[in-house]
Amino acid sequence: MPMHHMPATPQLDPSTLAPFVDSLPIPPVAKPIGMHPHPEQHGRTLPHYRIVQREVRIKVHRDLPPARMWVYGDSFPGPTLEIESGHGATVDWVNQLPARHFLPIDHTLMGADKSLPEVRSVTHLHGGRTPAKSDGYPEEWITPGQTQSCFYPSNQESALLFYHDHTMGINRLNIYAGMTGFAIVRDAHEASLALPGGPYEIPLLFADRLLGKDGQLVYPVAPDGDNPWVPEVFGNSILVNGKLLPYHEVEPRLYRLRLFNGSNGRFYRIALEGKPTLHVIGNDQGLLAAPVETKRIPLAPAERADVLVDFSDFAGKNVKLVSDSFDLMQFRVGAKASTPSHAIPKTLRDRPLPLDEKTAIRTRRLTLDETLDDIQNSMGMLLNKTPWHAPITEKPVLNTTEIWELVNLTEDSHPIHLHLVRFRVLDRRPLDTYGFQMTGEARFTGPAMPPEPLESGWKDTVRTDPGTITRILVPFEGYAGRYVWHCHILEHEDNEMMRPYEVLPG
Ligand SMILES: [Cu+2]
Repeated sequence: MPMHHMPATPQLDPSTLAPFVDSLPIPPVAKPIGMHPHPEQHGRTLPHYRIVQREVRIKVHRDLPPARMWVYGDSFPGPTLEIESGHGATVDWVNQLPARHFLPIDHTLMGADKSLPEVRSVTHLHGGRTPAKSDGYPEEWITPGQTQSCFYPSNQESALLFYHDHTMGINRLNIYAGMTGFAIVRDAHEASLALPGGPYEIPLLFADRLLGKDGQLVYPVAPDGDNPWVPEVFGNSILVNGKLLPYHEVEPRLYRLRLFNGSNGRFYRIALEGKPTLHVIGNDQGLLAAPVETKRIPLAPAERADVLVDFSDFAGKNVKLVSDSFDLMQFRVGAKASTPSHAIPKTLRDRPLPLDEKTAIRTRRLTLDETLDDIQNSMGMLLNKTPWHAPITEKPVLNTTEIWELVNLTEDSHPIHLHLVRFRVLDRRPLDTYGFQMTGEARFTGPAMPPEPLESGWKDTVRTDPGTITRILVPFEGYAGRYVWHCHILEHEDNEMMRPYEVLPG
């Protein structure tokens, strides 16, 4: 039951701005500052990065004054980390942010107490198979002047990951301010497919923001000044790589688009104008078994899609990238390609992806709950009716597989993300939620639906729909230690729709 809260600042009407006048920014590839000794192996060295978090001013549109943002490096999205699978990297995340926050902190939220420093950051590599001490636990934040040193072994398959702030109680504000960037894991198998690369591979971050008439970011607040948290934020402007309605010049050939929904709470359905066929080759955690043809790609917050698009049918024309009725950006397709095009591979993996329920040694049923006040406004959401600080209840054993049944008892879709692991979506099945709350028994009201073909690969974030049990098959691989799982609608995550879990040594 989200209420709509209007901010006091006069809002921009984006339709008054000229569309497609700014070129699409492509974030710079991060450059290592050197090769450092491997933290766990003598005699090996790793690329070492130093990435600074700072306040900058960035123009989101030609005709708007620069907006104040907090970013990694000096761009939004921040510099792209290119990581070689199995080789990894070390990163020093350096907090050089100002002493005061410029967005409205709700000090009544868990982990955002008035007694704590206002400006805090902790960086998490989303989708990374990362040791717990480098994973960016939400309470292990640093303050301006401090550095968080992380080791990313990246023993995992090629995939589009992203890094972002994960600070307890304020991560929705830090990310809204701009604290996110791409991280791309590459491996030899992907290289063998000869997919479009270099200028023919384009990372695209979609992130909506509420812009004021002055071009500044506005974060909406609830009417109660002491409790400004709002359950959802929907911007009036959808930024693509930080620009409002940018254009990008392409050649009439095959391109690889790496799509990432980096919004706080908005869901997209991405398509090209005229609905030409899109060839989806991967999602959150890497390649599908074979390309899936579709005309529209749904993306919940934190979901990614790896897509091949053939612009040769649009030679000499402009074509818009859209989400339902929203324009996102424009591709200007040249008349001639400068290099021969690539082919779309017929298969992407040598072996089928495993999906055997019998490999699971246990099943956990976990609820998604919404708490309402007496006039039915949302107070917050919880996982399994359990607040953040309650003792850890989910303790899977390293190198075992479990089924997690996510029972969504709320009226919204929630994208659920587990740190450390990758998983397969088994199915979604509607249930009588009222009956479930009365008796604890699941009475199904329809058949189990298999995942959509686009969801058929390895995932790290799954959309759970209202009144539905979503089942995922999760091999707990990589490392023992304490991690988190949470809703990736950032307003929910910040209001305790997040729980720790612990992988026990096998
Ligand atoms: Cu949620």
